[in-house]
Amino acid sequence: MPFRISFRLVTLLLAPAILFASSPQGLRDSAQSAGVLVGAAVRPSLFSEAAYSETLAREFNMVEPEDAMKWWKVRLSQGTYDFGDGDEIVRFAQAHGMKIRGHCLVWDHHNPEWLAQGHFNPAQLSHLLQEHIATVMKHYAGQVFAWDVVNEALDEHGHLRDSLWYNQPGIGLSDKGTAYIGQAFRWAHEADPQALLFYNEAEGEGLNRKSDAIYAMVKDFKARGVPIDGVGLQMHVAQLDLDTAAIAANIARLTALGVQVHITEFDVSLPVDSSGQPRHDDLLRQAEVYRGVVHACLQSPGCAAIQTWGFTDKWSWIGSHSHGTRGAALPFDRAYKPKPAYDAMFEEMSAKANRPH
Ligand code: 9MR
Repeated sequence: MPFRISFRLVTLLLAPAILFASSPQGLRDSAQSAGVLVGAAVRPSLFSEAAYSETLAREFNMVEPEDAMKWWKVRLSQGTYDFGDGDEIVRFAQAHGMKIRGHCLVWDHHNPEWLAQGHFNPAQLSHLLQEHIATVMKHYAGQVFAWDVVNEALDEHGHLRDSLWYNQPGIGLSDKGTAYIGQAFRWAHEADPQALLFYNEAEGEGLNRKSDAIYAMVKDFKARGVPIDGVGLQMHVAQLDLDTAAIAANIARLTALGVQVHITEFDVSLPVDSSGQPRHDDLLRQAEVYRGVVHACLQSPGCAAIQTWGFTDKWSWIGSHSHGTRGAALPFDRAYKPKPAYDAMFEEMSAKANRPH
């Protein structure tokens, strides 16, 4: 008995030290222990801001260019490719041991004027698109491990959006449903057979007509050998009563098809006052949304990455998009201080890391 008591005592005394030694020290560390990538969308013009670079390198193990690899950045004119901003992101990521997600190769929005207003015919558009995919993907081969090949091709009813690439005039596959998307994936696979190829979409995170259409498309692609490896669920959230059980169910059905899921553009915007401040209670409710989404992803082994769209409230697309009425959407505040949302992500990931597999 005396032995047992002292043994217990020793165990008790040592427990905090053992716990401390194996406890994750930040988001990056906790994500690694949980077996998931944690990323942020980045703007290379901000790397010179010390707090931006330090926080990014310390807390994340993946980056994605918010804009730097889009047509409007890379293709200022038809005959030129400008990889300057994208290359800067690659250098930053490599210097800090981070993975790079590429975004995006096919999108109907925000294309350069010469392309959008160029009145190209389908044969010319087809050539332009194949050449763009091949040139950009080969430039980043071995550096970008996963690409959003096609972004936001569906409307809220799950129907294909009218678009330059589909039917206005399209690359020659108009009225053939998702065939133009499949063609883009085939070109992408030819360009870089090692890269993971994703379909990335907004507002199809839970169970609705859009996510049903994504599911049907991926199922069809897998059945016909179209090279798709994953679905990006953007997760721009604007309400605080998110149905995270539906998100978990959607992730489960997608991963059951044999593709990965990445949460690609996570943020939870809040109403803010004229100085950009949210209500304290909203920050706590926001944290629970973050917790629920991270939990939903970690429940499924095929959900391999969680990425926020930016990481500090100082730099986020939400402010200008909402004309200053919403903001405070990210895990770090404007002074780079971790918010309750950060704590929630960290706690969920650490809990997963400590659960037996
Ligand atoms: O945050 C991005 C913003 O800086 C750009 O001006 C805009 C147009 O290229 O794209 C924003 O990012 C979008 C992403 O590429 C696709 N999903 C929606 C994102 C927010 O609009």
